[in-house]
Amino acid sequence: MLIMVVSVVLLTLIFRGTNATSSELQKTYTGWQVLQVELKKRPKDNKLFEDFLDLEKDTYSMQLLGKNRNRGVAEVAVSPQTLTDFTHFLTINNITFTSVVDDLGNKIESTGASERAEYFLNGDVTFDRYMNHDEIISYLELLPRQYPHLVKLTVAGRSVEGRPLHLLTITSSHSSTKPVIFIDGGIHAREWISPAAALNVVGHLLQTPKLTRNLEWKVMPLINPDGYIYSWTKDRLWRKNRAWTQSASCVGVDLNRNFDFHWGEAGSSDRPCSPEYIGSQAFSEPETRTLRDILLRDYNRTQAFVSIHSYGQAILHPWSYTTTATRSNAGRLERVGKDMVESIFSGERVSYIAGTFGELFYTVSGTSGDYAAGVGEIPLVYTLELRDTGAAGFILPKELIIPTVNDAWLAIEYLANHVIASDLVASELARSQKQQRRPWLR
Ligand code: 0X9
Ligand code: ZN
Repeated sequence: MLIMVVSVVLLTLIFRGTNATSSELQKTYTGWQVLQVELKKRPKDNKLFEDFLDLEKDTYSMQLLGKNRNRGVAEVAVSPQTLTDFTHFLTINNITFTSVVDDLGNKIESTGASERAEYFLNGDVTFDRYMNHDEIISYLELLPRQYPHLVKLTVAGRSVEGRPLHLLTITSSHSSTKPVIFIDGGIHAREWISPAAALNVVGHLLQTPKLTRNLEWKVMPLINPDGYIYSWTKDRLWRKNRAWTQSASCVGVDLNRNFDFHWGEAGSSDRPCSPEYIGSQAFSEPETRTLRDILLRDYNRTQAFVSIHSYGQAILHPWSYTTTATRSNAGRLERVGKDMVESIFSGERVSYIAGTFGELFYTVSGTSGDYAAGVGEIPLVYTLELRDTGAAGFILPKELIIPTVNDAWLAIEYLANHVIASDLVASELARSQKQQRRPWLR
């Protein structure tokens, strides 16, 4: 009897689940345009534009894709129904704009869908095209079998829809004193280049003994699997996870607004329909709780934390929630950030900028990076905003995957060597202090 009841309940759940997704139409973005809009120098001069956007963005007829204070532009995707109103608004307010994509639907179709179903990479990895969720998982699952002495794969938690949240621990010979570098990828569903970049780092680490001998790496390449799948199948520009909210018609929490450090302050929204929805409380989401728990487990020996995003070509360090406070080690953060930018330029001949997210872009709060710095007290915290600067945005063509994931590798390789060198200096110092106290140890 119990079995019958359980199976009826299960079947109903499964049926409801599949029904709910299959009845949703795919959002095609046919006829949508992407406009690049001028931003004024003084933030208050952008108030009109921001109010307009604020009113419209929750209605899903417009979406802010990126805003770059440094370059003085913002990219906005606009539906055909809103286009006339919006351009009229810009014109009467003397705000200049250009159209950078004239049919977003076409662009999405030509850079994604055609490659998707050709073949399934079973356990293999490629950077010639984007890998779908199942391909990423099958690659991750094979790694510990191929590199048993280097790679440990664990399921650190489950997403809202019950998918595994994988954690890779990569090191040769485990030791509880090695410095840790933590990397998160795929927080934002539509930034497909992010999990790809994390996987490319993993591939390099497996071939670079120095970096696994001296360091322990913790990599969560796809922290938002539900959103990633939704972005592949239903809405290419989906950003959040897939949690139910208090609003019957709006789904999803922005995981990078859900961390408990200045949660709910500037640059975030308490409206469930907003793409930057903070969630019902800090750490309301299983994805952010899982990341937090892994991060805090070894926080005292974690030297660096890197969150991989796109786009903007920037290497950012805390704080993101404010432009007024500076972190105590801001000098070092800035120096290392600039060196990473240089390392990318010498390898790929492409320009990135370094600074705090607040200065260069806009203020946002409740991010994984600010949490890692503010609560985890991790010394070196960076957010990588990979290519490009807005022409392709999230719909980065597949020809740019290899060079772009290489940008991330060049930056992270530099950072890793910096951590190793600083660790050496620190342990030399500790040894010589010990020797001064106990000269017979010499
Ligand atoms: O707004 C965000 O969450 C990130 N930009 S994105 O365009 N990829 O959405 C930036 C977050 C920056 N801050 C930290 N993680 N510290
Ligand atoms: Zn992002």
